[in-house]
Amino acid sequence: MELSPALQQSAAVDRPTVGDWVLLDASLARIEEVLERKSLFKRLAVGARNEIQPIAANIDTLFIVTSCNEEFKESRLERYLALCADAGAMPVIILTKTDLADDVDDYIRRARGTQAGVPVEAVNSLDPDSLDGVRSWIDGTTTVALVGSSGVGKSTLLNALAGRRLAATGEIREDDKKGRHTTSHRELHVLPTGGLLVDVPGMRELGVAEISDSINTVFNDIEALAMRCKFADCRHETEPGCAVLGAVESGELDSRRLSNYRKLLRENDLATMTVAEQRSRGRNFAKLVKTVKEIKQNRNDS
Ligand SMILES: Nc1nc2c(ncn2[C@@H]2O[C@H](COP(=O)(O)OP(=O)(O)OP(=O)(O)O)[C@@H](O)[C@H]2O)c(=O)[nH]1
Ligand SMILES: [Mg+2]
Ligand SMILES: [Zn+2]
Repeated sequence: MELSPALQQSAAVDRPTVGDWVLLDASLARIEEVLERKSLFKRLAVGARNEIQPIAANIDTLFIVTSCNEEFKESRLERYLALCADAGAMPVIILTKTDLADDVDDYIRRARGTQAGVPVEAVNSLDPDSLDGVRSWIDGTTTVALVGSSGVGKSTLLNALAGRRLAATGEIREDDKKGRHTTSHRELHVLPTGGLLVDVPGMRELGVAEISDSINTVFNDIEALAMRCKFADCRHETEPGCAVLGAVESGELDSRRLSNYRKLLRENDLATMTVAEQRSRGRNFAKLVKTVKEIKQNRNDS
């Protein structure tokens, strides 16, 4: 659908995305306005343009889908959880392919460790009887988005919940268990039992920017430990009396979790600067265009 000139010129994050409510013009062919969003899941797309891209709007609950095999990575879950906290949506971690794992409880335990209190549901999407836990998060009034790497079984879960084939599914590669991007665009589905589900294709890049508060929300256990460090400005590197390093030492805190926390904060800081720079460059360019127009206008007037 066509966008109004104002929307065409607005930042990517302000342009319509799946889940948005919009106002159309009289011909019903052009989007004039995007209505205020109650939540927005977005990411930083790295590449030619460092730009924040909207992924899904007005989502109540985010199903962060991961499978009980080599694909499972706590650090990726923590990244999704930070983006979810920033979106203003409720996270639920869904572990799929329980039929393929020997020790499902261990996956559940590790998933629970990624954020205090985060709900975790485990399913075998090929067995409809295993879906009750997941169903309890869906009702006629909720909008859910399914996110996660390609091949984890988002579309398979969607079909299982619907009881019929709404979306195509695809095989994964045997060697690394990765999918082949079967779902190619975001699509909103209505479940026969009520509830809206957005199937989001697997994304390779999930950049973070401008979300340091949300990163701290996910890692609030580390924040709490840091309050007990001897020095108020402790960087938890080599300082004496560091409670964070002490917790790693005693086994209370995973060193992987601490490194990922640091990595996300660093990445976020750098990206936040880049985005701010780009924004001011954009503003300067807009100013330049305006000045040139004014000069031309003057010339024509005289
Ligand atoms: N054994 C088993 N296989 C599953 C399960 N869930 C999904 N699969 C299989 O995993 C493969 C990938 O599933 P898809 O649903 O296409 O994955 P997707 O997450 O939608 O992938 P993209 O659309 O590429 O992002 C298919 O072969 C499914 O049959 C499960 O719970 N158990
Ligand atoms: Mg899919
Ligand atoms: Zn410290």
